[in-house]
Amino acid sequence: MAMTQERYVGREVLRKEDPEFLTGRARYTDDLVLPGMLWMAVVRSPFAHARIKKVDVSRAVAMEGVVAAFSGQDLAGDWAAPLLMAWPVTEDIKNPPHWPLARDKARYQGDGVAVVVAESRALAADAVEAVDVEYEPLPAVVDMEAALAEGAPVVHEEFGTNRCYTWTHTNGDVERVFAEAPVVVKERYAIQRQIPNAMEPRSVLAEPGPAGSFTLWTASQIPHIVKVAMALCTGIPESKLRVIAPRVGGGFGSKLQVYPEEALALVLAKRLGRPVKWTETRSENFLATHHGREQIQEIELAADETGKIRGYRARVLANMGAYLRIITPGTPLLGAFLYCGAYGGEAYGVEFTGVFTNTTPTDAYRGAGRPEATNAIERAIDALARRVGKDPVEIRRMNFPPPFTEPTPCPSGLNVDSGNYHATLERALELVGYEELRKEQQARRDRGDVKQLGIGFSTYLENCGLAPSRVLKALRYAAGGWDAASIRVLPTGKVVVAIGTTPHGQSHETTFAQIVADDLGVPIEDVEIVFGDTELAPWGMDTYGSRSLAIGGVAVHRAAMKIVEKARRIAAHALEVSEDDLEYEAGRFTVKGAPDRAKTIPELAFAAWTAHDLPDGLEPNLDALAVYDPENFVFPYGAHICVAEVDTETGEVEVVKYVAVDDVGTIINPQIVDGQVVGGVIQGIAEALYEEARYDENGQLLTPNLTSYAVPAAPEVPPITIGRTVTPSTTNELGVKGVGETGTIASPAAVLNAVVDALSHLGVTQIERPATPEKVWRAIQRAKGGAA
Ligand code: MCN
Repeated sequence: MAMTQERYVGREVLRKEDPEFLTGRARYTDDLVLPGMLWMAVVRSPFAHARIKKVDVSRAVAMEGVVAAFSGQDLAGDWAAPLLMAWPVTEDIKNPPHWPLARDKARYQGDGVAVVVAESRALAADAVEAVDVEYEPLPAVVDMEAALAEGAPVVHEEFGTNRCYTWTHTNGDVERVFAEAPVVVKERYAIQRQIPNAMEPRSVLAEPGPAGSFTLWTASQIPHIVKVAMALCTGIPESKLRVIAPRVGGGFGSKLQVYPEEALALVLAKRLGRPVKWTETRSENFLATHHGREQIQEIELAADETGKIRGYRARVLANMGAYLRIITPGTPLLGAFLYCGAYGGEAYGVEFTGVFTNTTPTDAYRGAGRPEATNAIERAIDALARRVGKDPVEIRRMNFPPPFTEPTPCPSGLNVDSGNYHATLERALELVGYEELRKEQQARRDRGDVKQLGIGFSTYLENCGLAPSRVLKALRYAAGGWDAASIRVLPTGKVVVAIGTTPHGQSHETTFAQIVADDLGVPIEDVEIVFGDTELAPWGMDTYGSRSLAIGGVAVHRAAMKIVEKARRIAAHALEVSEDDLEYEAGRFTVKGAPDRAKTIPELAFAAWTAHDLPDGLEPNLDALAVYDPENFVFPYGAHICVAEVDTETGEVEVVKYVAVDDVGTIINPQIVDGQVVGGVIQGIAEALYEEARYDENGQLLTPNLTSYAVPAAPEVPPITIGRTVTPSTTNELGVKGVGETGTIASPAAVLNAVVDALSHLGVTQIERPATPEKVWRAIQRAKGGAA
């Protein structure tokens, strides 16, 4: 097998995990039932801002089947620390303690004020109704600019302001470049708030074990981080706490969080000595799972008369919501170096201000900060194109740097690992049939068709693979960015790989097994990937920021290479030659010039296990741990083109064609990469056209469920054509870059640019997100000078 085996990497290997999912045998947290298990339910504030005068749980506790109920004050002594906020972005950031239950004030609709525990889920839900909370409603503030205005209600009174932080970054002489530039384009964009909707709602189950130990199952992207955070918050020794994220049905960033319910389940299990479970309802998901995005952006481009950009300046307000969750303040900054997109220039300055409001806390949502940055630069460059009278393709071509294969600085100061932006754009133009489309567009304009055609571009640049740890320190992030893998080759030649990342839809079991099977020359069926359990896979930093392959996958490869090196010593000893006399290929060591004298990895694993005849000083067993902390980010990029039909009478937008050409370096599994791109693009199209969380001025969520909040379904999915170029990353030896967020980062801007492009001949230059029929119709009326 080993000699003839075709390489797995680069092939469309079918997903190893699929049989389990497709036959309904996957076990999610909510599937787990333990003897003596109790159910928890959270009493949530109906007000966005209210003083908690009194919480009376006596009626609830008296109900049959109710075991206990507690207010925030009752549990005040149970916490060793507030919930972890891991990214204090500036020295003077205002970071209010976030306790799992509010004690003095409720600060958003859905803020937990009490908790009940009962013998069943239904009884717990009933008991919630029997908890009497006396509130004194306070004026709420929802809008960021209103929150910063004099006299606004203050979310955290101790600060006397709703300004959470202001963070700045400059590179080059921004003032001079803008003062001297003959052309300055200034745009303002509002990015609406979004509500992540993973297929599986959140769920937790805490079980007290022997000798003060606890196991916490949680539908989380980050079991390793949850473990540290829960040890800090509950005071349960980290060594006594095991966190397991079993099968997790999607997260999109919303399960990159340390939630109050995780901490509550643990302390209640501790108090009551019984397992405690909680599963979110979809309505709770809307109120209490973190939200994403919501920014007001002002971006300026300084250029010469031809449209060559020399400088970038952006001011961003970012809505934090009512509390800072794990990376709330840092989330906008994940895009802080990308307001120059893939373009050149010499000066760059950005300023971000985080603002508290009486709304659900925001945090990472697929792309986290980078879709926002891409929205700003990709729409602004189109505005520049209109200003200097250039085609959107032309303005991009002239502002791209030449192709580069070594790390090269971009205007914000990041060193981009490798890139050929021209190649992705040219490929996308080919795939979309650009010339023909422009002709068709002109023909429709000439005829005055009701349905006009728009072609929108987004030639994005992304930084992902969140690490290096030293850079994270410089950004004041509280943890590291390394990742880890350990590999054991068992005596029978089967391989167990424990990984530090936590897939929840990204297919690590398949792609990481492809890497190991190639490195060790074993069939992919013999490679078992173990994850999501802090006992079985103790080292890791989990899955977010498209980091799993570019960091965790590289750790897997390095662990495999350590196995090969150890096996080489055993092989040399067994074959009585020096290590230099051995050749290694696909799991087999052969003696140079005598290919019949060979040892395979499984043979050597057996020898390492019996340990009967190992080289002096070599430890028995064939296993290895690798921890990898990269030197740089990785930088995927690409060219997305959206072709949209806009009905000029109804304002309805239909995406009729979508082309995505991404460069994510070396590809492990093309089918999985395509799946990530398609999923991400659809999410981004929905962001551009449909999804919007809205509050009224009292902080009541007007879009509290799936009937009023429009997530896309199959009919909204346009034909998507995928193309690719491959420019290996210089950051890691696999040459890989991340793909998990590319589609979501790129696509909203492409769609919005297409809508404006379709209507530009009518004088439309701006469209608010999401571009609903009403907004599009109003924009047309405004451009025509009519009342809108
Ligand atoms: N891959 C590959 N070749 C490449 C790049 C990636 O074969 N050059 C493979 C990887 O090996 C992995 C998958 O593609 O199997 C995604 O890899 P990567 O880009 O490293 O992203 P992560 O695994 O770290 O996933 C995180 C990313 C993020 S941040 C969000 S949000 C997101 C996403 O992935 N949420 C998802 N994709 C999701 N997909 C599903 N189904 N569900 C979610 O919640």
